[in-house]
Amino acid sequence: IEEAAAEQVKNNILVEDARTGLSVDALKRAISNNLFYVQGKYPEIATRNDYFMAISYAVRDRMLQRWTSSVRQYISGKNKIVSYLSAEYLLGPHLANNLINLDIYSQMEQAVKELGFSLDWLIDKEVEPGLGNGGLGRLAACYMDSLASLEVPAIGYGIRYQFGIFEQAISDGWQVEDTDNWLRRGNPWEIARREISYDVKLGGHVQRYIDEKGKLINNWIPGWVVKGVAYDTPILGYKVNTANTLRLWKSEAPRTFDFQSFNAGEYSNAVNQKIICENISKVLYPNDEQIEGKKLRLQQQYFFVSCSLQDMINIHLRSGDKIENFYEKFVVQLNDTHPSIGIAEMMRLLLDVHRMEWDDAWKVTTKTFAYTNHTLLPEALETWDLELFASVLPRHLDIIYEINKRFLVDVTLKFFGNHQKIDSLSLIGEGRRKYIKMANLASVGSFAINGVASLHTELLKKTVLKDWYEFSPEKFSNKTNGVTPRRWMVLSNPQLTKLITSKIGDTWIKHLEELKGLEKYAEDPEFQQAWMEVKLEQKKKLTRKIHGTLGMIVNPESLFDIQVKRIHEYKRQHLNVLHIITLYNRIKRNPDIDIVPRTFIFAGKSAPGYRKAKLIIKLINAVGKVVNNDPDVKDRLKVVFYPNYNVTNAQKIYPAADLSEQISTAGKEASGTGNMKLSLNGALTVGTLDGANVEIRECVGEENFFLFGLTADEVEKTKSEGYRPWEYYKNNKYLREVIDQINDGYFSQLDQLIFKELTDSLLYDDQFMVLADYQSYVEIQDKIDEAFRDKSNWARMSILNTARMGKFSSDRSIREYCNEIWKVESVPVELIDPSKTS
Ligand code: NBX
Repeated sequence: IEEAAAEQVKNNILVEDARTGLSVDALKRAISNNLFYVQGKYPEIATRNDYFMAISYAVRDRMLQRWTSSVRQYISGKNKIVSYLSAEYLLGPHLANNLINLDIYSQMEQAVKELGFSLDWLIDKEVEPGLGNGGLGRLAACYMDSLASLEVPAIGYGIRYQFGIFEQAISDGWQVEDTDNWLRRGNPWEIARREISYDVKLGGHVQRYIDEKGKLINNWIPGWVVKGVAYDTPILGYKVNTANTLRLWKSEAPRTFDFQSFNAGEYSNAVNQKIICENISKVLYPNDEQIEGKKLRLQQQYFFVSCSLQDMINIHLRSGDKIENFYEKFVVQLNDTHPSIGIAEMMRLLLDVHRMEWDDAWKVTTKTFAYTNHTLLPEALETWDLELFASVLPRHLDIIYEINKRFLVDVTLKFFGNHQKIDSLSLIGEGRRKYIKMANLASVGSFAINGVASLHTELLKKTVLKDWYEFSPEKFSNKTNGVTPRRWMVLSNPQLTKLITSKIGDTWIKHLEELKGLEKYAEDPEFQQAWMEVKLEQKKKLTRKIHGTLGMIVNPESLFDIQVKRIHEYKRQHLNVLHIITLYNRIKRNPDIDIVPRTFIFAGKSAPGYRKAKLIIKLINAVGKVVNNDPDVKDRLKVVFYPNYNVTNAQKIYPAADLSEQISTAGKEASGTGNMKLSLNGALTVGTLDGANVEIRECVGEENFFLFGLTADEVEKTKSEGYRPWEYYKNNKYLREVIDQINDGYFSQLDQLIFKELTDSLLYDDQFMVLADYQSYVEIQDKIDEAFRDKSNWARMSILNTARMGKFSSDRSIREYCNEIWKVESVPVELIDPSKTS
């Protein structure tokens, strides 16, 4: 529009007025206005969701000056921008988090109260965006929070799945899945930027010819084209002016696509094509740590990565800079290999669109990307069948071949005659069918490679990326994961936040190491009592939640023993179950036995196609049914499977934990982050030396951590010497009794077949060393019982756990990424008055 008009409009935007003011009165007016003017509702007929929308819009209004100011400053400034590429973001609900980060929680609480509602009631109404599976997606969300809180310019790029992770219900003890229609009531936090969109080519073939200047041209003629439309969500930092952008792409049919079909009268064909385009961002794949190799998944990965790179290049060029300097404006972090096709796509954009020479393009690319690995499980390393890959991305296949050809020349020079090395480093795998190895593509195209906990990084260097480490050791470093204390303490545990703050002030929220200041109160009986009162309060709240959801009554004074995470054999929920049955058998043998009452709480989703994980869920529920209803138990043991584990439910569970179960087979869990949140909230850990457990134990002190089980080295050694799980079964009468009960149908109304697949795999294969660790696990659990009886000592250990968790803030992780990999600095944002922009 004309400048004069823009001037008029600008002069009429007030950032601190009845619309955006922060006083209680201003908030009340804003909510009422929103209800009437945005939603066209009278208060009398407005639903709870209408009120939720009104309050959310009122909050979003108050974020917009920060957001626009941040974006403006980043794009025009000389600063570098971090671009986080992730196929998943498990954000959790926004409302309470935004109130906390804006620092208007108490005003809003008051405003809503004066309008006659409770803020909690509205907060509980929010449907969370479940755009991730588990730890990897949640880590991306914590990192977005820390980037903004540390005032680091960043954009998170991903996919706006119409359906996120499925909703889990339990029926007759089995997991059943329902679709997650999270957008059905609208999403007040996002802004659709219809004008920001990119075309993405798919399929087809490559035409090669020599142009008039004698240059080889690769012309990709696509089979079809989809359009990606940007949907932006502001990510506010804690009590700072920074609001970064999470930009998620939705797939649509391009404007031009249907002309020919329409003209040919093929209306339904054209509509079909539209549906095929929209399918790309339709649904999140619900598998973690297991690859499915589906064409649609590759299309999803390429779709969001291509849109994101086109967007970054666009932002860079618009600032007047040259494409050759791209890596000075953006550094791109790959959240696992899911976005690693970006390396080939960057090459394609530089070569085919921006007409750069290979060497120059490769230089830009390899100065841009960095790769984080999240898994050691060989079955989780992504590969793509070469033919399938070629059918989606023919031009990228050429490019990957060319990268590989040049790379293998270097490899041959370094490891002359070593064919094993060449095979292992090649981007192409050769078996019955050829395939592309995405971890190799990510590794060759990145200037930095990192693992997510110290042990994990060491194991990476020794196992799955060994040859890469030998080829370029300088690329490798460790970046131990972290979690945001804003969501995982301030928001989810306000009572503990208050107690901590009463002793050490509130600066720990941004400098978590300051929790150290609590150490000196660990022995103080008064503080111990206050500490345990908060814990009991949280346990009572969860008790009410369990009653409301499952109709079960549990004893809040009992030891809350908590294992919440995705269900997977390597995470060994079934080891926990073997222990529960062991305790149950002790009671059956001696009903008057003096044992510590425990409530075992499980929660987590299984991949829908992962049979053994689903069987583990059934086993937990089957054992629960017997144990919970046996009068001999006298309510001393309770087994709870809390359904539909997600961020919302996690926030209610962590604060109530006494004991945190981190019992994966050593060497299998890359890091874990639930372990951090639980310990931060004062739970003691029972765990193996795996992932970040190792570092948690170092920090909290070995005397405040319950260690058991084989080490990663011992697991390997035991396996190489020929592990025979059957021997453990044969030689341990308690273990034998437990397994026999499961097999004989004690927990399944005498059905002896139901759990056979599970028990057979334990007895005859036991990849995850459940039987090998059983005895050590039971013994440490007995020590835990003894420890729990000494209330004051338990309180002391609990306080010390929290006090010593400072290292595990995602702020620390992000600082390390900034200093050691990204080389970016914080850029404090100056709020711009819209009426004074030019
Ligand atoms: O990433 C997890 C690891 O298992 C955890 O140990 C670690 O703490 C966390 C963050 O670093 N990995 C994970 O959650 N993976 C997935 O969710 C996943 C999703 C899709 C996929 C493969 C893995 N194709």
